Amino acid sequence: MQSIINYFKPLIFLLFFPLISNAQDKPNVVMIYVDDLGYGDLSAYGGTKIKTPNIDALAQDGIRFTNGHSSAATCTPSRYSLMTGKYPFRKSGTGVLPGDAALIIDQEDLTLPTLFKQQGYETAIVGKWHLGLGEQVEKDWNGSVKPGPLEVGYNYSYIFPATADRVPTVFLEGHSVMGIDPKDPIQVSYKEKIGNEPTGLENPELLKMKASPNHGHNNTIINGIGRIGWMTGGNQARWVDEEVTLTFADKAIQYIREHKNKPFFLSYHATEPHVPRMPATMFKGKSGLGYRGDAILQLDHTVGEIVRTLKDNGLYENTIVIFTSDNGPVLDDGYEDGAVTQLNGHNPFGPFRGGKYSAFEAGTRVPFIISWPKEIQKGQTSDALVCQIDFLSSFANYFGTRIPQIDELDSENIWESFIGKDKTGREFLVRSAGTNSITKGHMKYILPSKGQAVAKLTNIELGNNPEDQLYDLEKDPGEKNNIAKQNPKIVKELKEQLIKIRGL
Ligand code: NG6
Ligand code: CA
Repeated sequence: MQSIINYFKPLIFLLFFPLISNAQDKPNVVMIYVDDLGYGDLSAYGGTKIKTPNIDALAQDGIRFTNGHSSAATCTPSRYSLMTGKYPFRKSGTGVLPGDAALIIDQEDLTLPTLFKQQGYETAIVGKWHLGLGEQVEKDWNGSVKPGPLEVGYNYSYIFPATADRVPTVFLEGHSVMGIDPKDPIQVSYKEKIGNEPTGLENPELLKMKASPNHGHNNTIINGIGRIGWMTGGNQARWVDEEVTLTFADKAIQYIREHKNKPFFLSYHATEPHVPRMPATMFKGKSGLGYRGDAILQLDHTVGEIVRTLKDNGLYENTIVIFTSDNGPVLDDGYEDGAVTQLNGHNPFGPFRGGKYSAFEAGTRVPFIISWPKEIQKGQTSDALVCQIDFLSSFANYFGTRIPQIDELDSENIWESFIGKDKTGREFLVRSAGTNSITKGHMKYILPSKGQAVAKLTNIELGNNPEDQLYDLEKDPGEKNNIAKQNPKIVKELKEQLIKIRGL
């Protein structure tokens, strides 16, 4: 008898599997992961000089977190944590990557998209990558560029390699650069000039947007904008900045339509409002705040289109939409684009000190919204301490799957906080900038550092101080009042805990 059952097992499985795993019940997940957007950049978070109705509507349909964080104050380390559930200091080489860097995610690691894949999801990334491509720096951009997103958990990818201000300024679908022309091969270098194309340094008269002095966005000129790094060839493959978001939005919308009958995990990694800010013509001049504000309006518009696509396809109710940013805001990050001169009283930092690159709050405390009309009560605000690093363990918990107990997994299961049932969140959180900080309850400790106090180029206070810093974020969200000296016991406890986790 047993052997008969064994014989028919595959058949029984095939017959009943669709019933057991009713794919329709699994929520889709759309992660809208944006670049350098500040806590105060949305009207939902108190911005008064800018209107972001589509993102605000998402917040109204779900939870607006007021103490939500990226893991780090720059892009690559935050994305490393989002993908792997590990703090970026667990691995060397997780700082801001050049455009020709090799892949930094271990292919053996359990990643967020792999987790979804294991649960039968279709998985895709559209937008900014910035986690490296290929086995090594030297690679042939004209051939198959791998490993990349497809090797670390995504079934589909349509990306650009690093940042919009770094070469190569091209899109890749899967392993291939789009628009490759064998007669005009692409070459990339971060060491020296290659080819004889004009650079921002030698031919500033060719620029349509000036680079800020000393930032270094003055290498190869592409679409009238000086970039970091040199590139030659691939003229047909080069993007036009004004089309980048329209391209990504189109791919994301198409993906949703094509996958409406399967559960999917779509990561939409927007480039706004990272430099160079060069929005589509229809947004130029619209915000009255320069191209940075216009880029935010373009982002808001795209969010509206994505949500509309979900609604039109009957998917919105059972889709978890996550909206958050990889790090805090910066005004002058390399170009004279009006972000400083046309700020007009807009405050991207909200009530917080610092900004992108900083250990102060504005470095990582970012807009953080989750909606899921079917399961999450709408109109909530939560001040639970939550971090993007926690999506991995929290979704694993939701799926009821055990993730391998890796010693260095820093991701925590805070599912109840993500769906608004718990308003406390993590017990503590470590964050990375030039130095590290640890927050426990409302107390935040920043490890002493000899780094510069203020970054001259970006005019951002970095949070570096040779002395211990302790702030009570409840009484002093702006971190004005260092109370380390008055609280030696708390300093000792937090410092020891941070040093232990950091492995120093
Ligand atoms: C910095 C660039 C900045 C931006 C950043 C990466 C200089 C002086 N500044 O090195 O313009 O590209 O890297 O931003 O080169 S991130 O959001 O991807 O981390
Ligand atoms: Ca960023």
